[in-house]
Parts: sequence; structure tokens; C-alpha cells
Amino acid sequence: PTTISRLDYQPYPYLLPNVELEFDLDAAATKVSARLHFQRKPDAAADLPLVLDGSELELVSVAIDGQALRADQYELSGETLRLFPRSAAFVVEITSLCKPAENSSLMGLYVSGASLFTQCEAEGFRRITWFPDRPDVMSRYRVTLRADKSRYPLLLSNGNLLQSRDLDDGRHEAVWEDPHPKPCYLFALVAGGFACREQTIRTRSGREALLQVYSDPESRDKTEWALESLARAVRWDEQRFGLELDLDRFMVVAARDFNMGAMENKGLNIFNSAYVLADAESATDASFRAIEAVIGHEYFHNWTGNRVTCRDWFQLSLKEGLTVFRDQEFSADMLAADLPEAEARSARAVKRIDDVTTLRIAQFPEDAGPMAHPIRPESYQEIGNFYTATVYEKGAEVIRMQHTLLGEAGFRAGLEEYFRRHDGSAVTCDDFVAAMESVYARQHPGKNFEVFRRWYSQAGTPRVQVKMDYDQALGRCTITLSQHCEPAGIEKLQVPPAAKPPLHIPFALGLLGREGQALSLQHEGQARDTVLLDLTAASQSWSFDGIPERPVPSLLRNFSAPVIVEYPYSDAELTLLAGHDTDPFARWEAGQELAMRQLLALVAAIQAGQPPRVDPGFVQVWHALLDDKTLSPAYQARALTLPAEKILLERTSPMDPQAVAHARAELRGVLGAELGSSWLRIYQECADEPQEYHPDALQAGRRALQNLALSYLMAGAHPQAPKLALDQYYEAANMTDRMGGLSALVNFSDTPAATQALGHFYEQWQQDPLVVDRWFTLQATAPTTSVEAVRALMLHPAFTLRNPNRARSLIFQFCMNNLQGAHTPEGYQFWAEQVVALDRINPEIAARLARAFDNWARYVPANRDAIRQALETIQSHSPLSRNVSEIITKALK
Ligand code: BAL
Ligand code: ZN
Repeated sequence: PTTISRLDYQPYPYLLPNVELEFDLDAAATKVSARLHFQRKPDAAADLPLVLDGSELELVSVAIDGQALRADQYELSGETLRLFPRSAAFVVEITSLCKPAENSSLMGLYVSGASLFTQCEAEGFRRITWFPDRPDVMSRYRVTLRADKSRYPLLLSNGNLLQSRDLDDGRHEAVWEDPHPKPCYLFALVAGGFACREQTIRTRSGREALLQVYSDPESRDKTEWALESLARAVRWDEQRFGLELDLDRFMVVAARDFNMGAMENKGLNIFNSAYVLADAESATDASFRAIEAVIGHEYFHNWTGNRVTCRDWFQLSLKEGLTVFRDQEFSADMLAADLPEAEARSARAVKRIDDVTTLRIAQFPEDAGPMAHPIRPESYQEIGNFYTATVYEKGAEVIRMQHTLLGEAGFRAGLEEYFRRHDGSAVTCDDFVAAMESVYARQHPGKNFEVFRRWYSQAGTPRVQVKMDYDQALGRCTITLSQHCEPAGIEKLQVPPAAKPPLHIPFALGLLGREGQALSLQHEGQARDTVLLDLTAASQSWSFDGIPERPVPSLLRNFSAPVIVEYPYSDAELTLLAGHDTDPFARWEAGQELAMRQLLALVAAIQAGQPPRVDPGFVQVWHALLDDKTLSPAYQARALTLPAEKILLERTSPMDPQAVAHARAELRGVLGAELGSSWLRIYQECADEPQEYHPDALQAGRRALQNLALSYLMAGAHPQAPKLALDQYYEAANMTDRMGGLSALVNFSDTPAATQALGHFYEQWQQDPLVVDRWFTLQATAPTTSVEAVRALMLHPAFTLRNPNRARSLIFQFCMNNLQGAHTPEGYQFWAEQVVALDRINPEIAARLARAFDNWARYVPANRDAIRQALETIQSHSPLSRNVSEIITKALK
């Protein structure tokens, strides 16, 4: 396979200002007629061929300026069609056929249910017609859709509906025009029968715009939250960033079969139904929040991604990192909306905790594995493999650091400058940083982003070592920060290792007195509880005077940079921070670090065959958090949750998944048993507040805490726990409570009552695919579930590998989130089989599963060897898609 390198970028030699497409839609064979109006760029050589991309297409005819070309007048090989135009401006007409019903990759035009959908990002448009399938070719589209009217009553594409009419033979036609030039990856069409929920809004300049959410007809009563979220997103982008909707009509369509979460096609977003459909009975609080976040994310792309897009796919984080940052801020603002200040601060901290947890679960391991890459990758074989946690989540952290360095107003000014410079064009990450830097340099004369830019080219998670010196006589505290970053990914193979220069790390610091009181710090002429240290060199020191006693440092407040902090805290210092830190993120972090120490000690004891022992001091910390009435329920739920297995796994060396799973279960059991009466009190307090369901921060927080308490009660074998769980399950008025009850039963007891409840759940919900996904997921992740049990579930009539959500709910969940069941020789071989089976159906999805054990070389020998064998099993299959082949080859390097 060919490796594509960032530095090899060449501009496309032609402009393509106008594109006309006609579709004769049919599931078996769709005819696509394209009229492409090309203009050679003034600086391009006259004899350059016109190169078009195409895949899985049948060419019917090709003409230039009305002259049909004979087969010897063009070159068609592999995925490229070469034409040899004679003039500087010309029209190419291509007619081709594609086969949506046979397209199981869900890229290009495909069938889902009885409808037709498209997915073009990154390189799906070439499965629709021959085209310069690259993001820097931007065109205005006019699209004519024709189809059987009874089968496909609704015909949608980007932009505005110009006309629609009935044709002969029961067919009809719709003509759409998108006034905004766009790259082909933002093209979309949808054809089928849908129900619509809509709302008219007035944008801030007074224009009317129609917001529409389409779903299959039987799901119409589940689209209210999505539509409300969309209206909130429109309002938020106006208020926070001054960005207004530029369309008369903005459509969201839910698809049951979808590779990603959703897709930001201009004016016609296509969504995985999991991120559209919700009501209290079938969706959890987490689903409601995820829908709001993804609706926001795709809507925000309308500016950050669509109005200004990527020059090439190496720049993916230009739009994804920025848009994730924007959706994180949107969600935080929505959670905090209408709350008094202290609660609002806590709600924002909860969101930050959740986002950082995601980063640590998904991105830190990526940065430490064979696929490690900078947020702007240097090379790829298959771009589909680079829609990663690094590009998205770490990318968002890199944007967040710029927000931190510039401040709220400065960041907004930087974004305005970015749009002033680049609206309507396809640009690079460098262009974005330059716009931000222009504001930063005005704010901080003499400073620039020269060092900051390295975040875009350096892979790996940096470590920041902290040293604190205290001089009692001077009342002076000196903080020294030193940074280093290990070789990451392919850098590990380089001899000698490449030099990794220091990064620009904004490091938020506070100091606490021995009673836990915040100390005021003098920094840059101001007194503050939190100061932002600008670490730009390998090592730097800062001194603070007027510090009356040796303080306890509160480090990397609000997780001000995506780094790992190293500081030799005593347990007593962490306990102080966990009880008193005024920064809610750092307070949570201190409790997590204490828990991590317990867990690591338990892992070591389990590995040594010694009896596990939990420090009573640690149990007291949890007890104090449980009894702290000042904490919001949502925050309390996060503070009392033990670090995720995957975060713990990253901290063991070599990684020992079985010991990790056992250690975490052990600690949960001890905390459940020793604090049983407190968990019961919390459970009852939370359960005692029935009210009409709403997924707001307060209600959702209470349900999260109640379900956490129930899981601890079950883990601690509290005598009342099974009945509480059963009652909660059978009497629940919403899916969050129902799943809480059912999870407690299934995860903590392998009893007939649990089996019966699972059977009842399926009976009740078998008509709702998203709820059936929950049913599979719960079983896939239960610690007692073995490979045999998963194989049995695969035989269930509701299971299919062809639907990505269903494959993810069982196979991915088992392989990626069931340490006990999956990390066995049979588990690894099962995984290899499924990667190969999925690769024949859908390479994008297969390649995601192929990454489940990326970090195999860091496991304990027995697991390491078994995973290597499984990797080799996959590698020995032929043919493998380019997607899976890239992942497996890199893993085995
Ligand atoms: N652009 C692909 C889906 C998303 O990140 O919005
Ligand atoms: Zn996105």
C-alpha cells in the first residue's frame, strides 16, 4: 500500500467552480450523471492530465465539451481516471453506475432499511462518481434526484430545494442547489420515507431559518430533544462566538446504519440514530447528553469545517479538534445554564472530569502505542484510520490550551481573525495557529506561538515533573517544572532517538495551606488563587513570596494541558487536596490518585499471590466524600467512582489486565462493604425524589449517584442490595433507572433473578434497536461473560455484524471493555476472527476493532504472546483491506 506524506502536498491544478449531478436512484443500480465545469489554474502547466478518483464504479460514458471519448482517449486504471483536456476551461460529463444495495462499507451511496443515504468523508464521494476527491477542491453543487415516489417519497440534498415535480411511471424529481462552495466530502443525499419534526427560528440578524429533524416514522416521538438541542446550538454559537446560521434550512436525518457518530454535510447532517433518538423510557441521561453534544458538534462544523475547511486530510484536527473543543464548551454551558454560580462551577467541573477521563481512556494509550501520531499526522496509508482520539480529543486539548493562553475574549478575537482571513477556503492548522498568534502577540508583546506550534508535530504524552522548595525564613515557595516526552510510535524504532524539543505548556497552579485554605499568589503583578505558569523550556522555576508555611501544591488545575504530572505527594497531602482543594477538578484528581495508589498496591498483591489489603485511611477519604453535603450529586458521583480499568491498566508495567480487573473489583467490594450504611443512605436520599423526568445536571446527577450507590451496595454484598436492584429495575420510570437496576443485577450477581430480568428486558424492548444495543452491551461487558457466551449471543436472531451499532454493542464492547473475558487466549483468537469477518463487510469498522489490543507489546508475557499470535492470524488473511492492513502492520512493527 502507498504511504501518503503531508509534505508531498501539491495543489490541484484545476478549479471546479460548478458541479451538476443527476441521480437516477435505485437500490440495485443508481445512474449518476455528472457535469463538471473545470478551469485550469493560471499557474498550472497546460499539458497536465486531469486526474479523477473513482472506486467501485462502472463507467458508462465520458465526454469533454460534448464530445464523447473513446476508450483510447482516456486512461482508467485502479482508482484513477485520467483525461487529457485541450483547453483551459472545459466541461467533463461522466455517466456511471454504482450499486447501493451491495455497498456494505457504508461509504458512498448505500442502503439502510428501505432508504438511501450517503457518507462521503473522508473519501466516499469517489464511490458515487469520478471526481477530484480531495477537500481543497470547492464547488457549488446543483443536484437533481429522481426516484420511485412510493419507495422514496422524500428526496433530500444540500442547500435549498429549487423545484420538485412528479414524473412518469410513478417517479418524481427534486432539484437542490447549495449556494455555498464546498468540498465533495460535504455532499449528501437522502432518499426514503421519513417523519419530520421542525421548528422555525429567527437568527440574530433577523433571518428565518427552518430546522428539521427526520427519522423513521415510528420514531418521530423521539426527536424532540434533538431538535431542541439543535435550536440551543444555533443560539449558543451566536452568543458565544458571534457565528450565525448561513442557511435557510438545516436538516438532520437519522440513519440506523452509520459508521460514525454523525456527519456534518452542509445543511444536511446525517446522523447515527443513536445520536438523534431519545425519550425518557428508552434513553439514558448519558444518551441525552451525548445527543446534545453530537448535534452541537455537527452544527458547529458549519463554520469550523464547512465555511473554512481542510486543505488536505493531514489537517483533519483543524476542524475536528476545534469543533470538539466547541462542543465541549457548549455542553458545559448547557449543563451550567440557570444554575447558581457555585453549582454552575461544579457542573462545568463534572464535564471537564468526563472529558479528561475520555482522553485518558482513549488517547493516552494511543499516544503510548504503535499508532501514536501528532494531532496533525505526518503520513498515512488510509485516512479512515486517522479519525482518532489524538486528532479529536487531544486536538481539542490543544485548542483549549490556546483558549487558556488567550483568555475567553482573546480566543474569540482569534477565531474572528481566522474567519476574516480564511472564510470560504481550505486551509491548514498553521493558518489557524497564525490567526490565534496574531491576537496573542498583541496581548503579550514579544511573545509568540513558535514553541506552541510543536504540539501539532509532536506525538506522545509529555510528562511534567514538579519540584517544590520552601524557604521558611523568606516565606518563599519555589516551583520548578521540568518536561520531557518519550519517543512515541515509530519514533521508538529510530536509532538514535529523535530529539523532542520542549512544548509550550500552560500549567495552572494553586497552593493550599496546611488547613486546606487557598493561599494567594503574586504573579505578573496580580494576586490570585490560581496562576498560569507558561512552561516553554525544558525546565523553569517560579518563586512566590509571602507564603507563611510549607504549602501543598495543587497542580495542573482544571487539567490545563494534556500532560502527565509527576510529584511525590504524601498520602496526607492528597487527602488534604481531596477534601479541600478549591479547584474542583484538582480536588477530584487528588481523590483519584489516592484510589490509584490503593489499586496499584492491590495489583501488586494479587500478582504476588498475597492477600489484598486496603488502607483504612483511604476508606475514610471515601467516607468523607460520601458524607460531604456541599458536593453536587453529579460531582459526588465522579469523586466516588474508582479510576477506570483502562486508566489503571496504563499505570501497570507490564500491563496485567486480569490483575487490574480483580484489583478494581476487590476495592469496590471493600468500599461497598465498609461504607454500606452510607451507600444505603445516599441511595435512599437520591431515590426519594421522584419527579417528571428531565436530563438536567441536577436530576441526572442524582440518578448517577443513586446508581453508583447501588453498584457499591451490590459489590459489598449488602443484604438489601439485590431487592433494591430488582425493585429499581422493574419499577423504573426511565431508562437511566432501569439500566442502573439491571446493570447492578447483571454485573454483580449471576443469579436466576438477573437472567430473568435480562429476558424481561429483551421482551419489553425488542422492537427498539437502540435499546437492544444496550441489552447486548450489558451482557458483553459483564465480568462473567466468556467468549462462549458472546458466541452464543452472536447466534441470537437480533445479532448482525452488518449493522455497525450492533457489532459495536456486542463484539467491540466485549473485546475492548471486558478485561476479564477478552484478555484470554480464546478472547484474542475470537477478536482476530471477528476482525477478519468484519473486514469483508466494512473495512472502516473492522479497522477500529483491529486496534483493540494495539498496546500488546506492553502486556505481561502470556498475554503479549497470545495477542501477537492473534495479530499474525489476522495478517495471514488475504486480502485484507488497506484499513486493517495498515493497523496490523504498524502493530507488528
Ligand atoms: N466529520 C466526521 C464526523 C465528525 O467528526 O463530525
Ligand atoms: Zn467532527
